[in-house]
Amino acid sequence: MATLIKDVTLQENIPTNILFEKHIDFIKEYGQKESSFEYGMTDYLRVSGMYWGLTALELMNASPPHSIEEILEYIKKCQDAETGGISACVNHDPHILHTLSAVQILCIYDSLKAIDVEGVVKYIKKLQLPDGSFMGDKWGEIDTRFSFCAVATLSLLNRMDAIDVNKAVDFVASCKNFDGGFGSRPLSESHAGLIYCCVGFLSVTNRLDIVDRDTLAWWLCERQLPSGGLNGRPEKLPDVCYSWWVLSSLTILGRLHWIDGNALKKFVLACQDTETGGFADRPGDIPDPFHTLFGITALSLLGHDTVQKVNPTYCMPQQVIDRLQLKPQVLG
Ligand code: GRG
Ligand code: ZN
Repeated sequence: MATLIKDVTLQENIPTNILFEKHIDFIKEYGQKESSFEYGMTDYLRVSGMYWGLTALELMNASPPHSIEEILEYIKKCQDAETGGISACVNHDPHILHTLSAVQILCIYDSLKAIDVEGVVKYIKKLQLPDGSFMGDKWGEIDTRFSFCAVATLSLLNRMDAIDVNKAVDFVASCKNFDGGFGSRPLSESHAGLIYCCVGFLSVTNRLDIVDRDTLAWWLCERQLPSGGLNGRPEKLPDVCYSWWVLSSLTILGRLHWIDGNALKKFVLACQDTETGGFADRPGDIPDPFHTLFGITALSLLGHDTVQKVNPTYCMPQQVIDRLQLKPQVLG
């Protein structure tokens, strides 16, 4: 049976380097003005957006656009006094994704004391269901993304004891498919973003024995297209963010060498906007902080030594993970 390949064609004049100065300015300026379009349109993802931008800056050895005190003050205001969860934006409902992003930022700045840590632990514990799965918030959506958020957050807080880890592992294991991949819930299609969440989850919980290593690594390396870029599922276009979701998973599985690193590097460098700075999902598209972070982290995993080393499980600077003395499982 023929497989449809969708891809992009790279232009001739691809930058050969990372345009650091331009990316740093792009992130520092993105949505800074409260009157700007981006600021108004992105409040529902602000704390995660802060994590993408601040982590990218850190990996590029650049300082944040605001003082650390201001950043901590904003996060503090997003913690809900009643549930302990953290929201995307002041006066929004708390959500496990923004709770993780906030904890990641606080760990980067060694400032966990700024929030009520026990409140966060209580919030996450309450989101676990009897089958081991996690809801994203009180409205009840269940997804393996939230299983990852739960264990990543609790391990950063050194409070894994608060949840039933065995049940949580059982749920993630029940989301494994015949192709070695993982989906959002049992019987859901494999998707590279969710594979990162499940492999990351199993790395944090030290249960990578659950994975069919070579079947999964083969599915992941089949994501590489003739342009060098990676897609997230068969028959889809390449996108720079999958350079993170796929590459981090392959790194954890000890199979990074199964893809063509030079071809991917060329694709990632081609996604840089040479005028405005920032990375887009594909060459020529509009750049944003999400794809800028994952362009930088992919280049870090590919061994670009001008960016800081990123940890493949937590998507945070390796030096922060070392300071916290965390040792997520990686297969040799
Ligand atoms: C700490 C890095 C980090 C993440 C936190 C929320 C989360 C954990 C991970 C999200 C993983 C995920 C599901 C990523 C996929 C994002 C994405 C590009 C979704 C679009 O999916 P489709 O199917 O797009 O609409 P395609 O590329 O298939 O056309
Ligand atoms: Zn993307």
